Amino acid sequence: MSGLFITLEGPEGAGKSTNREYLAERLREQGLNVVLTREPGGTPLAERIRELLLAPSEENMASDTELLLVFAARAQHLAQVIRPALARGDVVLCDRFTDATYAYQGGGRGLDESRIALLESFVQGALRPSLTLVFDLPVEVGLARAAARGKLDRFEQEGRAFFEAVRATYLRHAAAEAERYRVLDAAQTLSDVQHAIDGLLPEILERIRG
Ligand code: T5A
Repeated sequence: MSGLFITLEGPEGAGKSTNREYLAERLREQGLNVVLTREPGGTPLAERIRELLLAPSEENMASDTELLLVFAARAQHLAQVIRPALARGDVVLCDRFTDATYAYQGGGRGLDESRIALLESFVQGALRPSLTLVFDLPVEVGLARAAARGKLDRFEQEGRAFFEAVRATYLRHAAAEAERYRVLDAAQTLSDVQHAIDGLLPEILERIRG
């Protein structure tokens, strides 16, 4: 594989989608082919699994069911979109990936990380993102942004402790593997966040071309 796999992560309302577009534009200006995608989802079938995951339901979804659905969607996404794009040499910018599984199903739901790691190896083999941008912000700021958009999805209806655990898991993983992660302060104004992304561009371009 010769492309570069970059993921954007963070709690609810952190600005991942907004900044994914911004980073894509900066990279396209450099003449690079950029594929924008997201999880859960990214293919028609995986988007149907996303609907199952996000729709509030009267039947409580077991945490194991949630975990397996997330990885089922990921297997489809890898096969249809991510691996082919990397094989072409494209840059893949993915809004959430397996770090979200560690944060939400591991931190939030309390599932054992070793079980997540088992599925990670099963579904991805050796493939891991080359670079992960973590958009970090206080839980209440992110939830206020998400709430301002209207109806809350199944995850957004969780309580504050759930999202504190999500945030803490992201930060713990980022601290443990400094080479792969860059943590950005997403509570700043959008222009300040984008300024921080500009600051990362030389390093990102070096990784792509290196
Ligand atoms: N999930 C996902 C799992 O549980 N396990 C997994 O393995 C995976 C992959 C859906 C859910 O799936 C769960 C986690 C999620 O709950 P999602 O749709 O990516 O995933 O999640 P959300 O976090 O809900 O997506 P959001 O759209 O809420 O957040 P974004 O993309 O981080 O934020 P964005 O860019 O849409 O911005 C939100 C709002 O804030 C404003 C924007 O304009 C927008 O209105 N905004 C700012 N306002 C002020 N200052 C800034 N700096 C701002 N940046 C953005």
